[in-house]
Amino acid sequence: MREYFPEIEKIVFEGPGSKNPLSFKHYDANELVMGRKMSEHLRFSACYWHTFKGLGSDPFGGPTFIREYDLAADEMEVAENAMRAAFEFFSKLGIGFWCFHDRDIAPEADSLQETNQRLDRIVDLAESLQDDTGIKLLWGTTNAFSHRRFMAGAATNPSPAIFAYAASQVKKAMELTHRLGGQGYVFWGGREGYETLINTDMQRELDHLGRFLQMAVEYRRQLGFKGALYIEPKPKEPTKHQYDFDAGTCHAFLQKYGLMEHFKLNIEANHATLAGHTFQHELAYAAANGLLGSVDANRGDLLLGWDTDQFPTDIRDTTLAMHIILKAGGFSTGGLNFDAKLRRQSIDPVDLFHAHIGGMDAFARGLKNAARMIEDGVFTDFIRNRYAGWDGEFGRRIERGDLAFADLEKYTLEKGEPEVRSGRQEMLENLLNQYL
Ligand code: XLS
Ligand code: CA
Ligand code: CA
Repeated sequence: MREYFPEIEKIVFEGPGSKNPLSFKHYDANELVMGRKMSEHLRFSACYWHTFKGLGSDPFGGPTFIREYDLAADEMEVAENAMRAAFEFFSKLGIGFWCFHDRDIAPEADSLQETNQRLDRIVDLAESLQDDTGIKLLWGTTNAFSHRRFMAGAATNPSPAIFAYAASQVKKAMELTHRLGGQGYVFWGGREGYETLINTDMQRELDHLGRFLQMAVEYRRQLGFKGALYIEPKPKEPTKHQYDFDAGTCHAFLQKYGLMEHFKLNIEANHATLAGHTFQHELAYAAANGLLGSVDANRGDLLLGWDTDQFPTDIRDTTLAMHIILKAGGFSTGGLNFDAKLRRQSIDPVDLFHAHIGGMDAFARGLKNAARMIEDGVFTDFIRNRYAGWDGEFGRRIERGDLAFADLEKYTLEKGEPEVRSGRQEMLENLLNQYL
C-alpha cells in the first residue's frame, strides 16, 4: 500500500523531557486522570476540510501546499487517495476520531444523483478504513455554503427550491454519517444570515431555519440515527450577521422552535472570541443550560478580526476550558475536534503532525491542570463560600419563591445596611497561575 507520510513513524508519548518534536510530551492516551483515560476525556478528532483539503490559499493568493494525494488526474482518484492519506495520518498520530463535510470527501458532480453516487463510493472506502483502524467518526456535516446556489443561504434562502436542495443534501449527509457510526451531526450556519436588511425578511428566514431543523429531527428519528445533533454558533463570516450568533442566541432559537430536547451546541473557540466572548464563557453558558455537546478546538488571533482557525497552544485557555468541561461531567458523544489549519507558510506534510501534536499536548496539560484544580477544590470552595448566604434559611426562601418584594423590604428595614465582601480576583488569578 502506498504511503503518504513515509518519513513519519507512529507518534508516541515520550514525556516532558523528550527533545523529539514528533512525540507527545504530555498526552499519554492511557494515563488515568480522575479515574478515566486521557483519550476518553479528550476524544480528539481531526477535521477533513482544513487538514486534507485546505491547501494554504487566502484571499490574496492560491494554494501553497502540494500534496502527493492531489496529483492524480481523475477527481475521484484524488478523493480516494486523500481518504487513504487521511487514515494513514490518523493512525500515525494516534487520534481516535475524525469529522467531515459531504463536499470535502467527494467532489460535487453535475447532478445530485451523480454527486450522491460519488459519496457512496467514498463512504465505502471510509467505512473499510474505519474498520481496519478502529478510528471513529465524531460527526458529519453538510457543506451548503460553498456552491454559488447557496450564496443567499441554504435553509434561509429566499428560494424554496434552494431550501429543498439543502434539505436533500442534509438528508444524504445524515444517512452517510449514520452509516459510518457517527456520534453526532453538526449544523453550522454556513451562509444562514444576511448582508443587509434592505433585501432580507428576517422573520421569515428564521422561521424557515426553525422548520428546516424540525425536519432534520424528524428524519433523524426515521433513520434511527442515535448520534447527537449540534448547532455550531458563529457571529459573522461569511455573512455580516450570522443567525446562530452565539450560544445565547442559539439557546433562544432552540426554545422558540421547540428544539431544546433535540440539540446541543458545538462550541468553537475562535467563534466565541469573534462574538466578543471568551471560549470559557461560551462553554460555561452552554453547560449552564444543558447544551454542552462538543467542541471545535482552535484559537483566533486577538489582533485579527477574522476566523484564523489556528491550532490551540495557550495552556491557560485549555485549562479553563477543561475545567468547565470536567465540571459539566465531561464529553459523552462530543469531543475536541481540531477545526484548525496550518499557516500558509507551513507547507510540509510534517507540519500537520507538529500542529496536531501541539494541540493534543496543550489540551492534555489543560486536562491535568483542571483535574488538579477540581481535586484541590480551592476554586469550588471559594465560589461555594461566596454564595453561602443562599444556603441559609433566608436565601433558600427567596430561591424557593416563598418571599415577595414586600417581605424583602421588611427584612431590609429590620437588618439595615448589608455586609459586603471582597471578590478576591487578584488572589484567585495568582492561584490559577500556580496550576498552569
Ligand atoms: C466555519 C465552521 C465550519 C463548521 C463545520 O467557520 O467552523 O467549519 O465547523 O461546517
Ligand atoms: Ca467549526
Ligand atoms: Ca472557525
